[in-house]
Amino acid sequence: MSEVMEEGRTATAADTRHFDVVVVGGGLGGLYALHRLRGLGLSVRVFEAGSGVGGTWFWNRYPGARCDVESMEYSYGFSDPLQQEWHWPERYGTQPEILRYINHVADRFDLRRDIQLNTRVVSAVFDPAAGQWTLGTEQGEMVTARFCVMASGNLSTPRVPDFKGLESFQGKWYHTGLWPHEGVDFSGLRVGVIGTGSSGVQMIPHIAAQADHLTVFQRTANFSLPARNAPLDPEKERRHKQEYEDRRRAALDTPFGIAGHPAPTQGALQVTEAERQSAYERKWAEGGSISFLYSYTDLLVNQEANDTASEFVRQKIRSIVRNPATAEILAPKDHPIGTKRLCLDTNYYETYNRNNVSLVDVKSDPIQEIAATGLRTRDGTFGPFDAIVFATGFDAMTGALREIDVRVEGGPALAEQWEAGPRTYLGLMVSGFPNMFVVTGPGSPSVKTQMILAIEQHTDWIADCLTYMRDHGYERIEASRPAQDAWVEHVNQVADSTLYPLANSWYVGANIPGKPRVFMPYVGGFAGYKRRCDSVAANGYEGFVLSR
Ligand code: NA7
Repeated sequence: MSEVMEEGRTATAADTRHFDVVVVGGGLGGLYALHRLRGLGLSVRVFEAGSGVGGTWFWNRYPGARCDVESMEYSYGFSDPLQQEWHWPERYGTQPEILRYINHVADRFDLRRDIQLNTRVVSAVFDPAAGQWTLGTEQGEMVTARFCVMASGNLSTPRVPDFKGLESFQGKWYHTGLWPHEGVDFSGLRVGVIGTGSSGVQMIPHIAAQADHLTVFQRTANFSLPARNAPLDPEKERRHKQEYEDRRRAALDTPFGIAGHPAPTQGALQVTEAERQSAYERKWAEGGSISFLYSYTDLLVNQEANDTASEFVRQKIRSIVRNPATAEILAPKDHPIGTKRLCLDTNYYETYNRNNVSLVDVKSDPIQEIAATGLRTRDGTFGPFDAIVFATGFDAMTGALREIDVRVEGGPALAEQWEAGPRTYLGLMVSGFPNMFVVTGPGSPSVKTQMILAIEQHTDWIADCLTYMRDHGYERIEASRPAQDAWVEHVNQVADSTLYPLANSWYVGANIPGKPRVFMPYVGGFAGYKRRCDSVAANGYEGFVLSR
């Protein structure tokens, strides 16, 4: 590897424009990549578009924003002192709390000196002769690097639908993923919220509590379970910390990357109706999505089994929401529970019992245009609104990468190569793009797992790979086309053996008009995936082409 690297020198802002590794993105993925790769003695530079670190948790500041994985799990496991010392006040971390944690990590591991904020990478071009990447930023800065690590996030490209007339709206409008840092006071305002995914479901109760009137526009009813958030029980925290290392290790052997949920042993149809109901009731009372989906072995693979869980939640919705017509609109009937991201909420369905909240079904009567004071569907006019909030999601999993002009000199852009859907080997590399790694890319379990664990597993794999290359004198690594084809086929086969493809979700790009319908995350489970990555490495990076 380069001399820079062998000297173990760390780059600073002023002294060089060449690095061993450039990392795109300063969120949870980019920060760990920096820490881990710098630890190998590599010079590393992180470029981050935001004015602070944190990625998803930097941008998504909407009211009620909270993680739906429990805080003791949703945190880095690489440093025991860190996980022992950090105190999470609640069962689920709020956005400000998680951002505080990420900033603490940046300071604690002295990461900031190698992070360049307010810098969006717009191009990454590989020069095969020189064996290096040239990355260009929005400001026109150019840097070169031997390796490029894309940690640009899975839910980092917010999308406001292309509604006619948005520019004519006289009120204020917001997107959940681009929330103003100073916050928004909705007191006394008439507000419209479009979208009822996780962001909408978390935010709607908060806006309803402030606004004069809230109108929610729902295209697809989503299943949501009670989060049962609460202050973290000190005894539970103490025990968890005592067992932290074992729990982190155990998490590697689970499908979702989260320990503490015993694997189910029976199918839903193998037990009586009464047993099923009592199991679902127990999970409903406990709160949390993984535990609910883990009630039986077959909820995500057998429609009839899934129907029992879906109907249980529909009945809960009907029992909470007093207006039967509203309850029916809210009760999802077009997809099996768990095949779209299962939401966790605090008083979401209860919110529709408030006098100042109304629900509009825009599935049968879609939004046609935004007007000066409200919006129009084919059959109606809604408003006036002082504010409209778009909780309309992201160009998930591929958006951030496709927005960068990634190519090998003279060759087609990555976005063109992915026109029919993303293709990767293990979600880690893309054939034809040497020395470019992706952290939690499409084709890896990523969003179907505890993200931070997935980030650490990928980054550790990349770090081991770079060490192997250094030890064996290799300078270039690339995924082979046959290995990539076989992996993509496997990812599809696994998805097709489940109920996931039945839903119009962002997992298949359904929320972005024109995006090819391809199931993007790997749903074969984290444990099996990790074993596969480990065996690929143990076999001398099987399926990758290494060269000098
Ligand atoms: P999601 O889950 O993609 O939700 C977006 C919502 O916006 C969803 O209800 C969409 O309906 C709706 N939407 C999108 N476009 C439109 C239009 N044109 N008209 C009406 N409604 C629309 O994004 P979130 O931010 O809530 O959550 C993203 C992830 O972040 C989440 O899964 C967690 O992992 C954290 P649709 O369902 O597409 O019919």
